[in-house]
Order: sequence, then structure tokens, then C-alpha cells
Amino acid sequence: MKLIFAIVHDEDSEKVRESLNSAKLSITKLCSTGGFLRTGNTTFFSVVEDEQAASVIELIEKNSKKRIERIPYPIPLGSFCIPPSREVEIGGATIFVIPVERFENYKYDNMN
Ligand code: 2BA
Repeated sequence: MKLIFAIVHDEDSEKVRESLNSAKLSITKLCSTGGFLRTGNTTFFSVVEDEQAASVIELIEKNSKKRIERIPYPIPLGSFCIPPSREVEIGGATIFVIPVERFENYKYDNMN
């Protein structure tokens, strides 16, 4: 089994969520913040069978776009600041795949 973490742009999160739901995958969606840009992004995680991992990654990649964002980057030059910003390329998605040693899902066994 694999745990797949995918960090995607907020604007892509609905498309990614829909595609994973349509594939009948169990997913968890978290609101997250990039440590560099300090803007909101979305983190999905899902535990899947080894042989499903490639198709999950493909779905996430297919539904996340690369973007260029401008970030403030002032360079003082006398009393002026140039250039006022620079470009950073984000995504499509940042994906980590981690082996899962054990999976437990306690449902209703303990209910009387
Ligand atoms: P952020 O940390 O806000 O980073 C946004 C984009 O800024 C990154 O896009 C990258 O192009 C750039 N960037 C990040 N750190 C930088 C630095 N120290 N110097 C120059 N440029 C830098 P992505 O690489 O596509 O990452 C998108 C988001 O994915 C990141 O948002 C972060 O939330 C997550 N991420 C990326 N790599 C990660 C990692 N190794 N571990 C954990 N989270 C990661």
C-alpha cells in the first residue's frame, strides 16, 4: 500500500477532488499553506493499493496546472527599488509517495 500526498493549487483543488472521487478513491483534503509563498494551497492524501498509485498520480497531474506567480522581491538601489517582483513557477502538483506499513480502519465493530 502507498500513501500519496499531493499539494495542489487552490484553483485546481475542485477538479482534483472530483477526479479522485469519480475514481471511487478514499481521500482526505486539507487546507494548507506553502512555506515559501505563504499562500493557501490544498493537500490531498489517500492510501491506495500499490498497483493503483500510478493512475492516482496521473489523475492528479492531469487536473493540476503549472502557474507562474509574481512575488515581491525588492532590490534597493539608492532610493529606488527595482525590480519590484520576480516570477516563481508553481506546480502542477507536488506529490510524495510513501510506503504504508499498516492500515487499520475501525468501523462499527465496537458498537453495541
Ligand atoms: P510554497 O512553499 O509556497 O512554494 C511555492 C513555489 O515557490 C514552489 O513551487 C517553488 O517554485 C518556489 N519555491 C519554494 N521554495 C523556494 C525557495 N526556497 N527559493 C525559491 N523558490 C522557492 P512548487 O515547488 O511547485 O511547490 C508548491 C507547494 O508545494 C509549496 O508552496 C509547498 O507548499 C509544497 N512543497 C513543495 N516542495 C515541498 C517539499 N519538498 N516538502 C513539502 N512541501 C513542499
